Amino acid sequence: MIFGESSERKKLEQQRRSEGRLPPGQSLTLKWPVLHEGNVPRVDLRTWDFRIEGLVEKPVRLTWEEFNRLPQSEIQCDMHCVTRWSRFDNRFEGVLFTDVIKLVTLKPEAHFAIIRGEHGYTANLPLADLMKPTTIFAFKHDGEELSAEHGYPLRLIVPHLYLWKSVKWVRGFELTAQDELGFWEQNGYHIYGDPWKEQRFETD
Ligand SMILES: Nc1nc2c(c(=O)[nH]1)N[C@H]1C(S)=C(S)[C@@H](COP(=O)(O)O)O[C@H]1N2
Ligand SMILES: [Mo]
Repeated sequence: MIFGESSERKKLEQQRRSEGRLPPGQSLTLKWPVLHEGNVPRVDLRTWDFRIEGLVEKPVRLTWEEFNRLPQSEIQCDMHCVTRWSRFDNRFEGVLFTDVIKLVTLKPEAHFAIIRGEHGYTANLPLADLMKPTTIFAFKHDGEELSAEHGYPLRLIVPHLYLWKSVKWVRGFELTAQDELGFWEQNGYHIYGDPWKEQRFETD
């Protein structure tokens, strides 16, 4: 049985590689590993909020109900983790970044963002990357509500960068003028994190 699963995995991996969908140094996983710092937070939707702050004309705070009333979309994407696994054809449902950003007027000097999760986890990204049509604040994965360990009730998904940028248990973001380092970026990881260029560490 285990033998059968692994030959299936290898076959799929070979197929994705020949399609040009497997970034260098990655291997395919069929499972969805769980990776994060600290404990899985317990989230109370009655006190949950989502904040857009920093270089905006007027900061915004949304309750869970308000966030859920935003227009919803679906994307399909591959995920690439810096620990060398890639998971293919994931379907995420939620609110596109491009729809969330419509709620604020950006100041002209806003070019980057720091995404914030529960427990103070952060990740930095250029605004241009967040504005891609595949960047989504997701409630659901493959038709099911996100599990607690994968980010319930809401996580960011930025498919074209290593997965540490995809903040679980997301609570908002701050617009900045400069690219300020997030949690892993302060701990030696690459400031941008393009899996196709193997931008794993600061020095890559
Ligand atoms: N809030 C928060 N989000 C996080 C992390 C974290 O520690 N806290 N870890 C990141 C890292 S390093 C990875 S690889 C992915 C893993 O996502 P998964 O557990 O759903 O596979 O979540 C990212 N998002
Ligand atoms: Mo990671």
